[in-house]
Amino acid sequence: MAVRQIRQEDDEILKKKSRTVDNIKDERIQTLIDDMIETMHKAEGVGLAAVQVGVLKKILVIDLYDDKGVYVLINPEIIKEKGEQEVQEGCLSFPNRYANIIRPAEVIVEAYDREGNKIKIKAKELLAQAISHEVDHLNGIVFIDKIIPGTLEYVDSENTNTISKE
Ligand code: GNR
Ligand code: NI
Repeated sequence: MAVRQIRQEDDEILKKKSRTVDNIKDERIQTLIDDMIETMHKAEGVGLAAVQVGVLKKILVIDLYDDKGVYVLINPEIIKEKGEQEVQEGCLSFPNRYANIIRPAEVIVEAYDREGNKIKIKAKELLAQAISHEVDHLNGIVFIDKIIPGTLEYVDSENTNTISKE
């Protein structure tokens, strides 16, 4: 297991589309998943997409730090979105920035787990937000693209005080 470097800011890879995984059980894929989980935990993120560690594969991990544990979703497809929620969010690829954006209130996602089993998750609130955020990454979309004007805040990570507002 290893913590991998998180691609940030204007790294062009963040705009690229990830590709379908057809060898879920391969050791390299399993190691990538382990490393993504470790990298997410080290960064204290609630999610991470493979593209953020420089790998253009449709893999995402999510941990809401509740009793549900870590979600690993491979080749996820959002098959239904319902409603809207205006939420504040950030992204490990854009440190110290937070903004309000619109996310679906509920999503239904189909995916494969790390054993290759097909799974279906019906999510709302933070889980729906996180799934939407990570699936966007797999499509080359980042939250910066969706900011509601006037809501961007820069936060000093040393003291968590807002130091400027757009
Ligand atoms: O750590 C993260 N927090 C977060 C908060 C609200 C909505 C989405 C997220 S995802 C983000 C980690 C990240 O950048 N994943 O791609
Ligand atoms: Ni992100």
